[in-house]
Amino acid sequence: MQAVAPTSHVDALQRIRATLGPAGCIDAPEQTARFLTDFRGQYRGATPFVACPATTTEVAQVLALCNAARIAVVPQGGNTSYCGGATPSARGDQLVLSLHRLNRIREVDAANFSLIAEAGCVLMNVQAAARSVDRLFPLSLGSEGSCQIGGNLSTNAGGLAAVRYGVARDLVLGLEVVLADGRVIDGLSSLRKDNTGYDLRDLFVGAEGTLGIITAASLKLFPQPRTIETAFIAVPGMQAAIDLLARLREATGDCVTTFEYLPRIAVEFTIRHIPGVSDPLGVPHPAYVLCEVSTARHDPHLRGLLEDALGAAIDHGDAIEATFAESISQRQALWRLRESVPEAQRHEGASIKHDVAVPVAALPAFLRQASAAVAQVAPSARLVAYGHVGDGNLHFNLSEPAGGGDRAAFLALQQDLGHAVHACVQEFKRSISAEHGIGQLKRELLARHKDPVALAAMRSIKQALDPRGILNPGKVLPD
Ligand code: FAD
Ligand code: 2HG
Ligand code: ZN
Repeated sequence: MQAVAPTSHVDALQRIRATLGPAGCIDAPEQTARFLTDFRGQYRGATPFVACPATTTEVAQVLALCNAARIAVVPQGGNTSYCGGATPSARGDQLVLSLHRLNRIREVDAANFSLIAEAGCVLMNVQAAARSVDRLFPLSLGSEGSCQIGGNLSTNAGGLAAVRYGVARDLVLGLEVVLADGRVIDGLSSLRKDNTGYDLRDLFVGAEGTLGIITAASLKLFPQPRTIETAFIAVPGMQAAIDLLARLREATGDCVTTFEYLPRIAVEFTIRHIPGVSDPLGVPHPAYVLCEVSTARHDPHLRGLLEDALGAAIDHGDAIEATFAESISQRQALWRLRESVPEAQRHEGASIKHDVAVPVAALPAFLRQASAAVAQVAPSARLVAYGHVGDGNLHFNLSEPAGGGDRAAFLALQQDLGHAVHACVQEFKRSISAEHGIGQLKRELLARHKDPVALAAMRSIKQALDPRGILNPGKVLPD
């Protein structure tokens, strides 16, 4: 990348327009609107225009110009994230850079169990590319039809199969990244082993666009599962669910791929609001687990192993009853029930969300303590605590009181509720953001909960990689 002479904002923006051409710039307000507010509608921003480069070279040219003119850049993928990380400030001086045109699968290597995808590839298309060579890309989220792999890596997304395959960070082999000044790190290695100095790749994963722009990623693939068993299991509560998880991991030879906890209220919300969802079991139960076990070989015994383990769990009081998916459509229906909980919760009015992680074994104690703490602050709020308990990650969410009570009064409690929940998290010394990141929503929380030495090291890294502070300012790091 050639050095770009310092330039004025107006001049730089004009040169970016000339570089990208009309197809690479979105101006019309009716078209820019969707780039300027976040998925939950919590933030609203403005931008001179939306820049849509189609190649890594174009991304590099845009950044070089922005860096020279000190124009802030807000990278955006599918815009499905929860903390306002992809929304520009309302001042109108930050350039939104959408990656959606950078959407080619560059390489699929079945023998190496890897593929290279550009950042703007929608997650579902990455999964399909892997499937086309009989491989699995296991990252799986409710938003997979619109989120992009660059966004998944930048938020280090978790999702529904992390208990088996890990989070986005665990699934990446190498990255191509454009730095703030427009230089490109060509790190698209597909190697499993490479101990040649600092691991720069890991810096950009989970950085939410504050250290560089991911333009492509080399990703790990796995054998396609040949045998899948999906069960919807009624459980008495969280402790039973955790005990059941250990039992099923042991009994199936660690084949548990998904282990999602749903309290009754979450199931009721989906039945009420999501067309086609019905109660998989005849009578209501306190809580449920959506559990999937799978193996990459044809295994006629897997179902029997699971049934035996569930039978023992029922005898022991860790499970009440269970139903199995007997067809692809039944499996899809169970997944739909789980994946549509966020949407169903939206239909129940305002919600206040906490995305926390504690050690798996501490989940029951955390749930007890945090439930009691929020009941003190907002006795009529409805607790919807669900999620990826196989990873110790609970979406400890609250819905406004039933019957359309005083929404404003409920939302006014947001800070107090946050303090109550995060004080419990602190007691277990764990994470205030398990999978949704920091964005602009949780910067102050980060300041309070992150180890100060770690925070100082993060600031040093930011200063070294983005000395002019043009990459997604106002996100992640507290002021
Ligand atoms: P965006 O929202 O566009 O951006 C996210 C952040 O990354 C921003 O800070 C942005 O600036 C930055 N960024 C985007 N692309 C790049 C890039 N190429 N280079 C550098 N920075 C970039 N999340 C989970 O972890 N697990 C779940 O189970 C889950 N389920 C969800 C279900 C639903 C229905 C919804 C709506 C969301 C869910 N999410 C979940 C949240 C969200 O989908 C994820 O955070 C996802 O990874 C965001 O991807 P995106 O492409 O939409 O990123
Ligand atoms: C999920 O697990 C997502 O469904 C969204 O991470 C969680 O809405 C939420 O709180
Ligand atoms: Zn989640």
